[in-house]
Amino acid sequence: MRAKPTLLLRVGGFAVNSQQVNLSPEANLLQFSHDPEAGTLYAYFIELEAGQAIYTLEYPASLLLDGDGQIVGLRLDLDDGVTLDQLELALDDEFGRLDMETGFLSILIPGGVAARTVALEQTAILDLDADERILGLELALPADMLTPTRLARLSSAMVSLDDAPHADEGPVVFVPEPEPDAEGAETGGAETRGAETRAETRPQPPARPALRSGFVALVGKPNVGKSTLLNALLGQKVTIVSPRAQTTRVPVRGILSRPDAQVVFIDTPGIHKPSHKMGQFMVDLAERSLPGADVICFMVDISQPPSQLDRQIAEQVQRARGHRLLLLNKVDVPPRRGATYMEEYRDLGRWEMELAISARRGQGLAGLLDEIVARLPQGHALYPTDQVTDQTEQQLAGELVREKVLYFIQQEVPHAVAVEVDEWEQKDAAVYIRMTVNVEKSSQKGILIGAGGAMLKRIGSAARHDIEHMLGQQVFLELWVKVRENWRDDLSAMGWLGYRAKDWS
Ligand SMILES: Nc1nc2c(ncn2[C@@H]2O[C@H](COP(=O)(O)OP(=O)(O)OP(=O)(O)O)[C@@H](O)[C@H]2O)c(=O)[nH]1
Ligand SMILES: [Mg+2]
Repeated sequence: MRAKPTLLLRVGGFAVNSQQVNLSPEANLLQFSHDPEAGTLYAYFIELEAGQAIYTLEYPASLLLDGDGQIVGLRLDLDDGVTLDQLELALDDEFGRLDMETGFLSILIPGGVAARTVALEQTAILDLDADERILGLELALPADMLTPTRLARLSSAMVSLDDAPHADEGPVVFVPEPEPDAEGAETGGAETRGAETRAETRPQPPARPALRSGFVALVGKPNVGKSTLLNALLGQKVTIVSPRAQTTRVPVRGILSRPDAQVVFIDTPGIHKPSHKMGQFMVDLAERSLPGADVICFMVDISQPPSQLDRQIAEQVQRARGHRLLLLNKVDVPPRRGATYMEEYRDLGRWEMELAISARRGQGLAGLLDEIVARLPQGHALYPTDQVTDQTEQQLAGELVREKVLYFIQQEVPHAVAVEVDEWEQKDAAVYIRMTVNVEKSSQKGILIGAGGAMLKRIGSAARHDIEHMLGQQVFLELWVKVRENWRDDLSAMGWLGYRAKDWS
């Protein structure tokens, strides 16, 4: 049976058939605030208290503009991962409207009339409380949408930002206690001081900027935010991100070049207990990044206690030769019941430094980068300075299609998907792309296509939008769905689909 792209309806045990649903348990409020520096717009349905938001969800979003191009609201493209209960606060007669057929949730300021929508490149981050009610959301807006003119219609509902995060917060740096062998260090210190004094009196050679370069492995269990961090450090999307574990399948290099350094980051698949050959392949590739890395960033999710997997990966990292940094990510998530797991993570091994960061909000990243560069050897550029990744446009385009599958479809289906790029042809000012989306079973094919092809259309149009943004030109995207029985347990099928171990040796 094919899954319908509608939302779960659990209203008092009876089915709701209407196309448009409005629930208004009580009059809620709709408030906006914006952070021009971070390029963020917040919309909230209640008066927020610190620590109230505990969970997050992510969904594609668009802005709603009136005939004068002013923002009058927003639209979220939801799917059946959201229940009506969760939407209790958002569905208010005054501003919230859900279209059951499409899954579009429109939030409009009272009296606002939407004349057009502008799809946002980044997904909206929805904040949920302990009862899993959606309290509000955060949108990353392009600069041309954060002007006073665009925001004018929202001004009556705009409140000033108080405890919302600022991009320049952090970093929070934890340095380990000094080693007890202070004696040797003291002697060394005296010599160094002497050398420094002499150097001050000598004529200096002409300053030649020294370049530091090397490899930095981002490792950790799935879903801790490794790929989010890489994109944030580069300021550009080179690797896909999703709220589901095991998103990254092969190592992706992201190259950051600046006058004094070239850092080659390696985003690795999350290390996990594999249940098929594809999982084993992913874990092997992640582990192979360790021996050659100059710096290893072991990344954990500080909002959760350490798991057995964290312990096991920490042990592996301890055996590697590179400098070891512990990255405590997701500091923006308020800890549950005030619990803090910092000590427990710190105790998983010996770390040169611990840094608390938020990859999603960009907190602490400038400090992290400085610490990484300081640990790289002197050397030469390893890649041309204008290259940002080792991936081809074709590979990234295929990954963007897989990313949309991960967003729009639940459970096992996205993990059974492999995307092949069959055709890529530049014709005049547009690129024609044909891809095959492989799944393992015909039931998965049905889910992927959806009723009347609606799901595949949705995936295709979201992916096309991102690919156009990447290529800076018009794209025609054709998606075909094919069943390749159990390809994740078949090494030769994995090879045809581009998952060959020798390509990463
Ligand atoms: N709140 C919060 N969420 C984050 C942060 N960093 C990443 N995330 C979210 O965590 C989820 C997983 O992020 P990814 O970057 O795909 O995680 P990953 O470690 O690369 O996962 P795998 O590829 O599966 O190993 C996504 O929903 C991200 O938006 C952060 O600093 N704060
Ligand atoms: Mg990843």
